[in-house]
Amino acid sequence: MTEAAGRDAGPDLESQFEATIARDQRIEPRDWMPEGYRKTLVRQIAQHAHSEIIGMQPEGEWITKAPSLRRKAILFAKVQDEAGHGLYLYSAAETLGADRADLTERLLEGRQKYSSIFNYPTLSYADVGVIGWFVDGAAICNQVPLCRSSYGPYARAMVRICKEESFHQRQGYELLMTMMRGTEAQREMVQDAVNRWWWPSLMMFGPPDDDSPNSAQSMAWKIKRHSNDELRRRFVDMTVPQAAKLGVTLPDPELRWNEERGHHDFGTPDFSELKEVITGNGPCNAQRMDRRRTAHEEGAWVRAAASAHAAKQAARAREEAVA
Ligand code: BYC
Repeated sequence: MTEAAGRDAGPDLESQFEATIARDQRIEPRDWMPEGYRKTLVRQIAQHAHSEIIGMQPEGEWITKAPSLRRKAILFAKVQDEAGHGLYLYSAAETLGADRADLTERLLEGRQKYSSIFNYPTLSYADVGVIGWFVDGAAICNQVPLCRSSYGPYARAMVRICKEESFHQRQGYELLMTMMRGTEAQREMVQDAVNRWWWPSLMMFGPPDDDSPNSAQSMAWKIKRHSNDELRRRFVDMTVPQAAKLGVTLPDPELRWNEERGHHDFGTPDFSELKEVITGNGPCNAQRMDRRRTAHEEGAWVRAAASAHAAKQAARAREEAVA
């Protein structure tokens, strides 16, 4: 618990917090904040950080199988960016008094979640393109408003992350454009990947608003700026014209432009599937967690070496200060 959050609130501190939120100003780590606000942020930021780290796996599988040196270099850079995003986010959580090792432990013990989307398999190279287009596109829809989130360190981390997500989305779309200009077999691969990733991508935005227990409070605190359904609608409106330009069909027979509303109508994702995936029963949950646990164990010597080095540096600095 941070010192500021742990203090007895008192009416002044509480009303100052409310007033800062009402003025659309930022809450900073040293400001007093309600314990619920701190906990909600740690939950969301940690889940987001874990998603970035686990999210390296589905595409990472293709680094050694990329079809050219250019594609390999692009994919390498993207997956490395995802590690970076995870690190900014763990740092943002640390400003709330969370401990990164403890957050990792919670992930490994299944006590904290990561995004459902990374529990689906990547079956062909077209999946790399579709992940960039859909998954990073969905991330942009969800995360651009988070740049205005009420908690300063989270909002600032999001600014940089969103700039990188934008490149990620474009690299995916460019890869798909290239494949669509290729052979019939390549076009079929793209359509197949679109068919498999469309609905899971819509599920990334979370359960529908009337089944989203955290939304109302998170929106009142201006952590979240839009509801899950609102962001899902924006994503559909953004993606439909891109699909037409690419020449693929989105696998939803109910998808059509609604002139009156000025938005697309679309079908309802299978939210029972989302629940299954979130509770650990998706196609790749076990594989993703096994891989993450192994990586964590294999990295133990690196953490030990870094700690020993830091201790040595600190001891040397103390000796120099005394001399
Ligand atoms: N998957 O009340 P709700 C990326 C959970 S990384 C799993 O609506 P909330 C990328 C939710 O946590 C993408 N769990 O919750 C990386 C809650 O459970 P708890 C990650 C989900 O927080 C690499 C419960 O269901 N992005 O883009 O108000 C390569 C009830 O939901 C999911 C972020 O994390 C899900 N899809 O809203 C490429 C963005 N949906 O914690 C790309 C930041 C819901 O109460 N996060 N749950 O046990 C958010 O914006 C919000 O946390 C969510 C959920 C919209 C995800």
